[in-house]
Amino acid sequence: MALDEIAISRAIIESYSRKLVNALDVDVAIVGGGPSGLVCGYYLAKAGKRVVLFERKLSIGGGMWGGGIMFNEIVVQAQARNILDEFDIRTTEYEKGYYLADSVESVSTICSKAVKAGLKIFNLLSVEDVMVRDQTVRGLVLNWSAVEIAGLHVDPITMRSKFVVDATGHPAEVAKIIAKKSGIQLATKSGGLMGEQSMWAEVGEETIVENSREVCPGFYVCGMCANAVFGGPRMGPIFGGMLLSGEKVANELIRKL
Ligand code: 48F
Repeated sequence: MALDEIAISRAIIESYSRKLVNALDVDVAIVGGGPSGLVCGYYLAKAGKRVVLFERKLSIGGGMWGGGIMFNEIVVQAQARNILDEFDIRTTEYEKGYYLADSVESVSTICSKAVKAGLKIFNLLSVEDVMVRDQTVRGLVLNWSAVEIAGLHVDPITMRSKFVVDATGHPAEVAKIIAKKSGIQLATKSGGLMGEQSMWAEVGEETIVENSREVCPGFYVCGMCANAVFGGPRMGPIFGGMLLSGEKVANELIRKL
């Protein structure tokens, strides 16, 4: 059979367009494809919820590929090991309570299982704004990352979701937009973003799970973003808190939906 380039093009355009149209009205929209967002998306999809994830970059995985200082190993504490077990990611015990996993195996396996569970991932799409109605976050405003990077004057499109999850890591991008533009008070001490604190792995890992929660109606945070919003420390290349925080927000949303 001769291959027809036009058939290949048509297949991709038709299939992607369908996928994007189906993503315009869903239960949960997650922003950011790092470890917390991917884990959150996995549990929601596994529970049968309609969930999509938008990632600015070409590759999914955020800061997990590089382990610590590009040494591609991650450390996970005992409390989070069962999440790696759930994904069938191999771990070795380094010292009592410290488990090591290969960061490439971790990202690729979480991503693969999340997609197979039904999470729809859109890479190369950036969230540049939110849709707010009645003081509630109701959706996202999206544009191609290429448009953003090139600084082109091209208008975005909008999607609707019952809940939005900010999993954008250190910059807490969606929370910042809400604080700046919506007039909604966030559920923090100041009513705005508290900002992340300097490195303290133990406290950071504890507070990140506490802080992964609803910040205003329709809007949740998980992962490093949660500590950036509520003022907890960063924690470096220990990843248990990221996984647990994604799981926690997914479970809360599953209860609500
Ligand atoms: O930073 P990231 O990996 O977030 P995380 O899940 O994990 C943090 C750890 O990697 C590490 C750490 C461990 O102790 O602190 O930093 O909290 O992934 C965030 C993803 O969000 C994407 C960004 O490209 C990255 O892949 N992102 C950020 N802003 C946007 C976005 C945006 N406006 N639209 C779409 N994607």
